[in-house]
Amino acid sequence: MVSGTVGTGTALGAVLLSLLAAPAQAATTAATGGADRVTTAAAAKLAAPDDAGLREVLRSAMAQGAPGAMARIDDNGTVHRLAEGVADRATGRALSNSDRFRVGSVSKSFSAVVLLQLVDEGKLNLDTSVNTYLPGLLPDDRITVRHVMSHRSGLYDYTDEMFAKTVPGFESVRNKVFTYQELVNLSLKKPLNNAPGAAYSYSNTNFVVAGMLIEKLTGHSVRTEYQNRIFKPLNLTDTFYVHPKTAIPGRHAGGYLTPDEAGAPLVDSTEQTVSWAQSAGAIISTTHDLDTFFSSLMRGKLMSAAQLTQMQQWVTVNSTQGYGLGLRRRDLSCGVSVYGHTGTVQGFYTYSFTSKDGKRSITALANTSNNGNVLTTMARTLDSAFCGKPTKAAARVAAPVERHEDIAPDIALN
Ligand code: REY
Repeated sequence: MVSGTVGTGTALGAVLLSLLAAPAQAATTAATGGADRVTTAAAAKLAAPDDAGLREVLRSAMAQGAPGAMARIDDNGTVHRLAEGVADRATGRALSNSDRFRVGSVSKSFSAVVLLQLVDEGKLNLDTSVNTYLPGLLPDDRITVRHVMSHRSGLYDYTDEMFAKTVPGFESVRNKVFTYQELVNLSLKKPLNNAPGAAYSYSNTNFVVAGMLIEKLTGHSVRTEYQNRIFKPLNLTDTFYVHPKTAIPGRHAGGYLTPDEAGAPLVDSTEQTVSWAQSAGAIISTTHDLDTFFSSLMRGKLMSAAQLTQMQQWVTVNSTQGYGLGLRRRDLSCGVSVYGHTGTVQGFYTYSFTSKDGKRSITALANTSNNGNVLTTMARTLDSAFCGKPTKAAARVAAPVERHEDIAPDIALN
């Protein structure tokens, strides 16, 4: 469990004031939990993407057990597409960047965008109790919308128990349809992990509550709100929310879940309802559409500047990562900070991040999961995209191991 630096309403106000007063150079270092390393001006001078290094990373992920791995970099109009291995193990069809796939928790950033648009519309207040909008839902009136969106509510992650045994856990839910209330009830069987606001503790329950808020405040399903507010305006024609249907529409990558037992064959996990995640993780998309989404987000096309600032009030995850409101910040080995989200859903690992100015983006996918080596390797796609070819000094620094608890807390991947 990683405790986070906590920004109160008052402290945030002070931060905002200091942002207004600070010179440009200091403007990105004033957030609550850890500093952005690079200003917008410096971000414009990113080293060229390292395609050869990126290909080596994708091949490493395959050597570690992924049937396929791919990445797309959108660099200010120049596109780099790399793909290795197969989309479909049965037919041997090669993986391609036009294949759709399940993005897992990258969906949390979409849910956060809808909520922040509702703040812009005056329908939602970040520092108001969730129970004001959803009376009696949560056991503590002190849990605010901001706590939920930054994983500081303390709400237990019901997926810890659900997926304690990976393949049996998956098979027990793959065709199930849950209501949001049922998922919250699973969480509330356990006490809060921490007092509201006191610590960062990643939990899918938070973004199930986010889905409930979206439906309550708009009177529509999350699917309608994603479509009207994000998919259509950004022309994301390969992005879908099909819950509770089990198939991925059109041409897509198959997902292959790694069993806990060493040497056991991969399990085809492509088809499932993803009802256990819904607004926390059930969106389907492509590398192109996710690059467009995060680039548009950071360019300010999806919400007011004020809400984009709120989204980037960072709680400390660890020495190189922060969590905002449904948004991750990762500080890379070359000193560049990038913004986006990771996703894990059975058979699919996604990394999707963009630069501060949204001008360079990468989305990378490996079509396996429950394989910590592949997860750690795929994080290196970000270095290839934003840091260029490694210098000798940088090459000597070992890549940090991904913290499994930040994907599904308390579940060791291997
Ligand atoms: C759930 C476990 C992962 C997946 C999760 N995903 O919480 C959310 C996210 C939506 O953050 C599964 N792992 C795997 C296990 C471990 O079952 N026993 O790796 O596919 O993206």
